[in-house]
Amino acid sequence: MRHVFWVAALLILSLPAVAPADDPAFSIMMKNHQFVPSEVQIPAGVKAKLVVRNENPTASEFESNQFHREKVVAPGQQITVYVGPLDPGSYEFFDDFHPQTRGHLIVK
Ligand SMILES: [Cu+2]
Repeated sequence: MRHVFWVAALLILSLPAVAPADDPAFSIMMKNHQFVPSEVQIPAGVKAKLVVRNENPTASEFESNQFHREKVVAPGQQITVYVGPLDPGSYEFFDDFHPQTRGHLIVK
């Protein structure tokens, strides 16, 4: 009976980890029609998760022509946008509903 326990224990120990490593996540806030922070540094060559929260009293649209994303964020809500893997460089994003509101992803 005892060896059954050890076989089961070895099977459990030799299973691969079920959860893959999480993508690195970065928070961006839209407040007073500015991005906070306005420069967000993310690693090159990996998929990254951006969590964009809208603290403005009106809807905003997080958009970038350079990394090709576009998503509306209701006031008081947040969205998740996946970007990358990106090459090193600076990638502009903006609020398409308030186009003077601009920021950059700094990919290093
Ligand atoms: Cu748009």
